[in-house]
Amino acid sequence: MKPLAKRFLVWIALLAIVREMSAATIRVPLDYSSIQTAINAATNGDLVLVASGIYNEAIDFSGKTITVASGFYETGNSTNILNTVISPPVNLSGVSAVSGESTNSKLVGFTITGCSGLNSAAVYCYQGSLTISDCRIVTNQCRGVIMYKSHSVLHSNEIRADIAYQYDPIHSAQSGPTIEGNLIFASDPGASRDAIYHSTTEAATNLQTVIRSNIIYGRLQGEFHAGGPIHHISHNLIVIENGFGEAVMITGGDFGLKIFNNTIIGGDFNVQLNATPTFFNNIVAFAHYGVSLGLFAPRPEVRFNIFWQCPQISDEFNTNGNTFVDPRFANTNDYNFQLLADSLCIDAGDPKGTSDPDGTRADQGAFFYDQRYQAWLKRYFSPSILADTNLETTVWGTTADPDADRASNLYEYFSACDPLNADSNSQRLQINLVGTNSVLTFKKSKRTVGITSELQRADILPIWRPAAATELPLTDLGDAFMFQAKVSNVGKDRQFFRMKVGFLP
Ligand SMILES: [Ca+2]
Ligand SMILES: [Ca+2]
Ligand SMILES: [Ca+2]
Repeated sequence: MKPLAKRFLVWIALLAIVREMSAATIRVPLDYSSIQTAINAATNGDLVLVASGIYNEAIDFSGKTITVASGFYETGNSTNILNTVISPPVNLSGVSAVSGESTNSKLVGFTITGCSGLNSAAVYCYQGSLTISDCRIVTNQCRGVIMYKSHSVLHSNEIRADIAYQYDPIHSAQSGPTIEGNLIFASDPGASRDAIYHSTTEAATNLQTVIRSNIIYGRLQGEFHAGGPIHHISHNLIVIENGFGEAVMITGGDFGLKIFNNTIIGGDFNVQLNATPTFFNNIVAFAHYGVSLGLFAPRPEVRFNIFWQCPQISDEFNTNGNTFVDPRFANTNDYNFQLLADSLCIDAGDPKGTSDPDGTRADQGAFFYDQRYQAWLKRYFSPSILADTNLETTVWGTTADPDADRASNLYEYFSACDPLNADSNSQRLQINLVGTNSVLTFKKSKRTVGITSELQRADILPIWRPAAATELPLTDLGDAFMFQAKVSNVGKDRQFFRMKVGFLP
């Protein structure tokens, strides 16, 4: 299966010389031979940094506010995720948080595999929470992640159920997790197995569930009780291949759930709402019934969705802003469900709802069409140049630098500069030493929609971390602001800084 979205990353790095500091870190196997003995020796705030290798042990955070990470934490190199493996003895979970941990306890960049046991999970959070990021949870004879009375954060993980063992990749009960940016595979997406199972039969007054911007193969099934914050299921791509059953199955709950801006593909009933959530700005395609409502009163609010290739859909869904038109996906054969420029989904969401990041009326589906970047491209490049895809890498693409000023077109867009005029001196990150601070000054377009940017710092190259500095607008330049941020130099001989810019089209 091909990747669904291309990510372009471009950066500009500049260096400043100041002083040095060293972080307190416990290294495995250098300081302790096993991860658990290192955790046992750690105190709150410590980093347990694990070298590549296979660790045949079960890990327990033991209530500690620590970060347990592979080399990925420092290098950002995904090879560290593949090569740093936690694989426990038989009938044990891989990683446990069962002592009231908060999301300040972090697990970063491991492969967790070979876990087994009826009540086990690769990551087991029972009355404890973890922030789990950039992990690969695969080939386990048990569930991927179990959460019970937990508010764990799952971010940028790959979680696959083993086809031979039909356990949910994510199983959540009486919990309020945040599940964002993950790739999640059910054991058999074609048979409508659950990819995410979520149940809050007890009213959890202070827990919000957010399931956002994931790519999910398999069913999302859940019961969401109100009584506290509104739960969100948004901006997910949910796919049931050649399957029966539902892509989204809401089994119960009440008003406290919004399901919006998802792209939901395949299945039979596709979306079954046995409750009364609001369901809006979604694209539902290639499913017999499209959407099906239970006998609940009041009825779920279904508005401003597109239902396409749903031959058995009821005419009652052809009102309230809902339509039965072709969403014009970029390429369904490649599983690219982004929108083409002529898609009727663009600006067709609920006009009363939240705008898209580009400031326009909400689009339908999981992937909004960024109109301002397109307008910027059209301003500088002729239609014939834009139509010639051979010129993407050299002239109009996000990594191209046709004016040879060493700022990519993406960075030119980010800093409101001209991609055809060598003007990079005016847009570079400036660094000045003021007192005990490094003062960073940079230009940022007011149109940086769909653009991610992060000021980063390093003690040693190329180990980049977020600079974690507050960015304050300094002066208004019309189409851009000049921003400033301060980073302390106390205790450091030298630091390096860069601005990393990314674009998710
Ligand atoms: Ca829009
Ligand atoms: Ca340039
Ligand atoms: Ca330029």
